[in-house]
Amino acid sequence: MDLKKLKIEAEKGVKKASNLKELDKIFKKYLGKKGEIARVFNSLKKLSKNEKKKKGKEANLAKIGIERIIKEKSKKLKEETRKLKLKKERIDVTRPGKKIEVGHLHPLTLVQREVEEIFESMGFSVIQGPEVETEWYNFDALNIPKDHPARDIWDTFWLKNQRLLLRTHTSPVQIHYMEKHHPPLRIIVPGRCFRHEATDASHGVQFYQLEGLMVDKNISVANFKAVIEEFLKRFYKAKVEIQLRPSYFPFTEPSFEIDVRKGKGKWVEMMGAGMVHPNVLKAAKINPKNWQGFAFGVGLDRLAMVRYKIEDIRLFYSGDLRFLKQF
Ligand code: FA5
Repeated sequence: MDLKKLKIEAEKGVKKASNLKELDKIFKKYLGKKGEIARVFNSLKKLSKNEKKKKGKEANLAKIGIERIIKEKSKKLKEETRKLKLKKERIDVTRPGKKIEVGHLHPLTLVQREVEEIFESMGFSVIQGPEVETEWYNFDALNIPKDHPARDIWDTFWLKNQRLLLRTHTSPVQIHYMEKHHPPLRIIVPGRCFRHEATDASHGVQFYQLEGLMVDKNISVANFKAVIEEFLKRFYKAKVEIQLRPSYFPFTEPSFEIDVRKGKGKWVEMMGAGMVHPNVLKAAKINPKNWQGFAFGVGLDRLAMVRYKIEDIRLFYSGDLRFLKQF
């Protein structure tokens, strides 16, 4: 083929190539080992010396020319691809960010923390105890003998093959603490409790209690009443009515139950309480002649229900986000 025509054709091809792959094809077609230019060089053999020189020079020039335009085009295409990539990957830092949903504390945790704070300001320490208990701590040491009907007050979850159970109340922590600490003492014990009983709007199989214990010299029911009234006043930040009902717990004498009413709401049974029974002090090797104390066990769920006007305790454990998002 005429070298001039070849060059023009190659130029056209290069111009048309819209990507590097197409350009590579053109390179092979003209400059490859079996390409058009190679063919021209091969055909030189048949020519005379003079003609060989002349045509050879022409072919060389055509080769250099085609190489140059391919190189230029390749550079251009590479630049274009880079620009395109940059454009695609561009990040607009001025765009408003995605809103990330942040979780928050469960209403019972909020209530627990607030209650802890109030009691801490009155000199009580926050103590933890085990959720799995022995019969001794959950019952015997609390003056609830084996086979005594009083045990039936607490429907118990027993653990298989062992004399272990899920604590039915936080009172066993009184014993743990008094075994290791000598009076005077002032503690509160928030924690989860378990009872093998039918659930309803105010009873769960698991719930939270907060135990309180104060042991000192000359402690009376008046001290208990003062502490608990102060606590309720600060917790509800509103007028609440309190009702003390005589009751029975084996580990306190006298014993009472306390109902609370906020505004015009319902009366809610909030806590059991009383003066620590001498037998309990003895079980913890504290001499009841020298020391007296009061104790109480308040339902954290119930405190929260009255505060937030929640009708059903089971909502706390439902994991329902429509409920939880309100706090
Ligand atoms: C007790 O558990 C005693 N240990 C309380 C106590 C402590 C008395 C120290 C004297 C001295 P009672 O079973 O009444 O008592 O429970 C106390 C409070 O826990 C109740 O008033 C209630 O607020 C809460 N409560 C009890 N059972 C449940 C339940 N199933 N679901 C939710 N809250 C409960």
